[in-house]
Amino acid sequence: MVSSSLPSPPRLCSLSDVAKLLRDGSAKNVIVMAGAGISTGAGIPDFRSPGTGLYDNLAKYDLPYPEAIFDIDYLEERPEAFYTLAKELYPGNFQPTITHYFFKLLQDKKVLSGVWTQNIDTLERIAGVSDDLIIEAHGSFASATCLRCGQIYDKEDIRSEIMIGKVVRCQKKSCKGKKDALIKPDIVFFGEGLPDKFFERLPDFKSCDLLLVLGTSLSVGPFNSLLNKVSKNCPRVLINLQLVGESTNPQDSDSDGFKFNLNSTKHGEGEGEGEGEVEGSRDLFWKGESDKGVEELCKLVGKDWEQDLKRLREQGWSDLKKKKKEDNRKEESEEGENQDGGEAVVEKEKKKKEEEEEGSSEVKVEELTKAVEQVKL
Ligand code: CNA
Repeated sequence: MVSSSLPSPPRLCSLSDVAKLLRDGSAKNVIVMAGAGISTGAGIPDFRSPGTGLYDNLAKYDLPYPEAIFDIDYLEERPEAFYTLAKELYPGNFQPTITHYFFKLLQDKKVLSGVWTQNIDTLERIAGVSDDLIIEAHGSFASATCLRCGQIYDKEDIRSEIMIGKVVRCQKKSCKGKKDALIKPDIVFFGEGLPDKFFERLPDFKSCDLLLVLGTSLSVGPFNSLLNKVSKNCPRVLINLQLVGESTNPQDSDSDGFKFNLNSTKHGEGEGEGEGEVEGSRDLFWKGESDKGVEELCKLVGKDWEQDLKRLREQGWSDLKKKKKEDNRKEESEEGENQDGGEAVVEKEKKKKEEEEEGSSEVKVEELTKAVEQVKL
C-alpha cells in the first residue's frame, strides 16, 4: 500500500529561506498583513509604540480614554478631537515607505494575492498597488460619508475643511445646520462593521503560499485572526520591531487563535538570525524595522529584486515630488487668478463710474452751452 502524506511545510530558519521561496517560484500567492508600524517611517505615529505611539500622545485631545478618538458615540458628542487627528493623518501629507513599494514590487512580480492592511493612510494605493489587491480592513480616508443622510464624499471634497481643523458637516439642504450631520471619513470606528470586501476576500487565504506580517501588534480582532486562515503548511513571516502574537503552546498554531509558533526559532536582529542554529518551523520572526527587513529580503532574493525595489522607490518619490510641485503651482496660480479676477472687477466698476460721471458732465456742459446761447439771444 502506498502511503499518502501531506507535503511538509517549508522550515524557515532565516530570511534567506523566505527569499528562496520567492526566488524558486514556490511563493506564487503572497498575502501581506500590515499594520501602523509600516507607516511610522513615513512620519505617521502608530498606536501602541511606547513614547511615540498615538495612545501615548493623546493628552492634547483631552480624551476620557484613548480609544474614544475612534468611538462613534464620542464622535457625535465631541467631534473636535477626531477632526484634529484627521488633519494630522490626512492623505497627501505623507509619502509611502520602502515597505509600501515592496508590496508594489510583489504585484509587479505577479506573486501578490493581496495586501490586508489595518492602516487608514492609503499609502499602499499611493505606492501603486492596485485597488483590487488592497483590502483596507479598517476602511480609509479615501472617502467619507454623512452620518445623517448617507451622502458619500471623496476625500478631496472635504480636504480644505479638514486642513483647517474644522468639524466637517454636510451642507445638503436636509442636513444644513444639523449637529449630527457629520461627514465622517470612512474609517472603521470601534463597534462598526468591517467592509464587505474583508469577508468576500477571505477565501484568498486558502491558496496563500507565503504570509508576510509586518508592523502590527496583532492586538485588534478580527484582523489578527487572519493569521490562522492560511493552510497549516503555509510559511508565515513576522517582520516587526517586537515579537507579537507569540504562543508558548505549540498547539496554539493549530487552534483558531492568532498565534505564531516560534518556539523553535531563534529571534535575532537583522542578518542571519538563528541561521544554522535552529531546526526552524513554518513561522519566522525577523526583528527590526519593516523597511530594513524588506530591503534585506529583496537583497537575498537577488540583484534584480534589490534593484527593482530601489527603482520603484526612487521613481515613486520623485513622481510625488513633481506632483506636489505641480499642485503647489496650480494652487498659487488659482490664488493669483482669484486676485487678478478681483482686481479686474474693481477696475471695471471704477471705469463704469468714471464713464457715468463723464456722461453726466457732458450733459452738464451741454445744458450750460444751451443756457449761454439763450442769454446771447
Ligand atoms: P499598533 O498596535 O500601534 O502596533 C504597531 C506595531 O508595529 C508594534 O508592534 C510596533 O512595535 C511595530 N512597529 C512600529 N514601527 C515599526 C517599524 N518601523 N517597523 C516594524 N514594526 C514597527 O498598530 P496596529 O496596526 O497593530 O493596530 C491596529 C490599529 C492601528 C488599526 O485600527 C489602525 O487603524 C490604527 N492606526 C493606523 C495608522 C495608519 O494608518 N498609519 C496609524 C496609527 C494607528
